[in-house]
Amino acid sequence: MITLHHCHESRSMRSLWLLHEMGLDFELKVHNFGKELRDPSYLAVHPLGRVPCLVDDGQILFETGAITQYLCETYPDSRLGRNAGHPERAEWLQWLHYAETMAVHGAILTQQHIVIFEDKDRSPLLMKLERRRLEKTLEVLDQVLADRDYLLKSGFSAIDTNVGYSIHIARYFTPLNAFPNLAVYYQRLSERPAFQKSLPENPAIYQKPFYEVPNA
Ligand SMILES: N[C@@H](CCC(=O)N[C@@H](CS)C(=O)NCC(=O)O)C(=O)O
Repeated sequence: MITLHHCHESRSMRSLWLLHEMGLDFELKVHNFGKELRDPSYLAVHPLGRVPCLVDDGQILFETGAITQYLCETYPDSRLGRNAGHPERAEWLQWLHYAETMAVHGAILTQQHIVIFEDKDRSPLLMKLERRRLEKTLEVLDQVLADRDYLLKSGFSAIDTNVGYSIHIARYFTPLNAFPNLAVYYQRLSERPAFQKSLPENPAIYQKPFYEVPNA
């Protein structure tokens, strides 16, 4: 039995989306940010009190990249992984970890714009810097996507869920229309039923469609 610990609109959306894409049966435990993740009962599962965390028949696993790889290797019927020896293996691994590079920029921007409440505690300089660093990651993807529908030429794979989530968050901080191939790719991903199933009914974190840098 698979259990996924999840917070809406957070990095665990990647694992939720992937589980839906794979068509696996699983139990979803949705947590609120804050105290709930620091409860001893949850810290016994994930010692940092973060999400995602996957439990599969007693095997506990955290870190999204590891969860993605584990699911693809343990349940290969979905064909969403690229195992060792596959010609696209290196690319698959690269984009899997690239997704987390992107996600960290998104997390810092989310913290700066939304989680930090008082203007005096926010840093417009950090917001601009992180937005620019995020945009560089989007530029690279935009070039790669010029000749393909998904990140791998062979078609949709698990890495599109990981990178797709980071683009989903990036669009709150930088307009995607500056990256035409990427914008079409995001549109394609967002039409997938599994993507839509992994969204909450009501926004949990992002209450506005776009967050401008103050005094930019
Ligand atoms: N590198 C980890 C990051 C996990 C992470 O930091 N998740 C955030 C949500 S985006 C979290 O659980 N934050 C809750 C907290 O720090 O209290 C992964 O890829 O799974």
